[in-house]
Amino acid sequence: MKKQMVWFMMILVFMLAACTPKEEQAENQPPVPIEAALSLPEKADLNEEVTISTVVTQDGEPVDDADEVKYEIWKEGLKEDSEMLDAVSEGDGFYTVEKMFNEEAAYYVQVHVTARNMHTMPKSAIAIGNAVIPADVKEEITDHDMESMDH
Ligand SMILES: [Cu+2]
Repeated sequence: MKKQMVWFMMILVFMLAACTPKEEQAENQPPVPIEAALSLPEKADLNEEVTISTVVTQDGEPVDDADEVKYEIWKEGLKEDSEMLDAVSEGDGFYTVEKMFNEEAAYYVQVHVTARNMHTMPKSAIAIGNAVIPADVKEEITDHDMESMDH
């Protein structure tokens, strides 16, 4: 009986020793960042319904459990008057919103994605009617995808 107990203890100790380093390793590994691919047409007509969508992924897998996906939309130069729209989760990592623009102008669209304790907020722009997206804005958007963790 005593001998059995010793064996049992030894096996237990061995198992613990085998498991611990693995767990530590997992904890020390930085989480795979979430990615958000924002897509919307480059231009649209006045009062045309536009679908704005974002695909959220982590390590190539769709993320459907995002805590929050919001679209911030503002007319060029009027960031302080931006409106916030809640995205609809469509599955497969897709988060969309429908929007009609009622002024002939360039608009910014920035998606704020909070998922798995991370935040990313890529930005893009859309030109309504005959409006054009200013060249410097276009450059800014294509340069580095406007992804950042600050808010
Ligand atoms: Cu944000």
